[in-house]
Amino acid sequence: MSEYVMYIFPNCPYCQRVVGYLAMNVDDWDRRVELRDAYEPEVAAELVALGGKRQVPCLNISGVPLYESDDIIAYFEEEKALNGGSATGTAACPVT
Ligand SMILES: N[C@@H](CCC(=O)N[C@@H](CS)C(=O)NCC(=O)O)C(=O)O
Repeated sequence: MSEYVMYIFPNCPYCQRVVGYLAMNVDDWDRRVELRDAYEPEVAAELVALGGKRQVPCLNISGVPLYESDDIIAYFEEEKALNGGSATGTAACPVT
């Protein structure tokens, strides 16, 4: 099971920016962060149940929603700093 779920729309530029950041900066990001497409009705319902609105990107951190692409990137930047800053930057971005 992944550490995080992140709700996205595949064609959302803010989501693409976050996924691009993860691919370049977070080791094993695709194993750590499960992407869920909020265009799917059951996923949208899950997102609304989590935070009360259908805004993406939204990162689920242990049941607490984190919105805003800048804030999600800042969250992972802080985590990277705390872990010594390693990243391979070799993963491919799956959002096209
Ligand atoms: N300031 C936000 C903007 C996010 C945003 O505008 N997301 C749009 C999709 S691109 C959204 O969730 N719209 C709600 C909807 O379409 O229901 C960010 O940087 O994350």
